[in-house]
Amino acid sequence: MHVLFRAAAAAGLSLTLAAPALANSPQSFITSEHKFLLTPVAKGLEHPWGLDWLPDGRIIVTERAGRIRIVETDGTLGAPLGNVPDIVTEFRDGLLDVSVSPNFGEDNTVFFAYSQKEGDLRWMELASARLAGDRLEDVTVIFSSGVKTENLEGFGSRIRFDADGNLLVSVGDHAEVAKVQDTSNTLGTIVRLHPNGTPVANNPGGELHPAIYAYGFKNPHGLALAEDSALWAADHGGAGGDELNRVEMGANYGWPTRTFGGGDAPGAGQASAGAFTEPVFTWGVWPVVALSGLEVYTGDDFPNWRGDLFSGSLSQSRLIRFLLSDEGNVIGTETVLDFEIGRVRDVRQGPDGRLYLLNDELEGGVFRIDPAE
Ligand SMILES: [Ca+2]
Repeated sequence: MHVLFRAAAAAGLSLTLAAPALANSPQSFITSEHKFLLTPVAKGLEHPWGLDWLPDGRIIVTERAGRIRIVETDGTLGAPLGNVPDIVTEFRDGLLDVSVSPNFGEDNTVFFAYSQKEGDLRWMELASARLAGDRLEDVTVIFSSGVKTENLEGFGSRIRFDADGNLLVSVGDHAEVAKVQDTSNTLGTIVRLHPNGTPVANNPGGELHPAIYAYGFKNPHGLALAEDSALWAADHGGAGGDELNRVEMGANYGWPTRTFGGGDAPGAGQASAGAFTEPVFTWGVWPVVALSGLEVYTGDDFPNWRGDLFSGSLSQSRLIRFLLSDEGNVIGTETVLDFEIGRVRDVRQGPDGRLYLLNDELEGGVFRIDPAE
């Protein structure tokens, strides 16, 4: 896989900017290949983290503080669902992604990932529950990272269903970097599970924990499946070194032994590639991008974007487009949004073929990218 290293082109300025005021009406934008409108869909979400769609077109969305809400098709934001487990956020922990069962019409089931807390210890869990009106029923923990930490970050997590109906779930390193290359645990991995939480039988196995699909990640905040079934992951680096990875079953993505960040990232850039799978794209040490959310655009409205990847940037408050060649190499990047909605937490394509965004702000919301005349 060809690797692009972008030179640091930073001006060296460090700016502290207030959160932008959000418009109530669509704003128009012009990018290199398409004009678009950015349409506010729902407001009033506090640090929203993940979203998915129910079959009737309503959106289910999480807030990091432990709330799950439904956005009606007219944008009305529902009250927090009842019977959601107590989830605490103190820093970057809390309630993370949510995903709707591909068989929701039969099982009414949703899945959500979060950090669990007991005393001063935290760990990542994945639960399933039945959505019954305005509350959850039969909340069941189906997966646990099983490694408890006093750290307040590094819990992942994105949830996707593959074409076989299995769960692909990213598990962060819990900031326990020394434990990531110990594959008897699931820190810094993507796990593949049946919807009941049991590992898929043809996972790599061997010396790897039976749930592991791929490993050696830091904290993947983006997972996306392409039309050719390729799995992509956006991973954080340590002090820069953010990565876009094409995920192959059983591969080791290097954290923390081989990374591209700077600062005090352990082993940063020291190990040779060796047995590690290289990122398809990294910025290197600078800028710190902090990717979150990832989607392959397959809609009809923006033909020149088809097949390209879109990810949010937290620290740069951007929506980034990765231009992909037919061979799956990144041949360029484009800043699609630049601070207009603040920190971009998630990017998803809706059932209408439009891209939807969440912004990680105290007064956050759901946004949609619509075609402009
Ligand atoms: Ca890596």
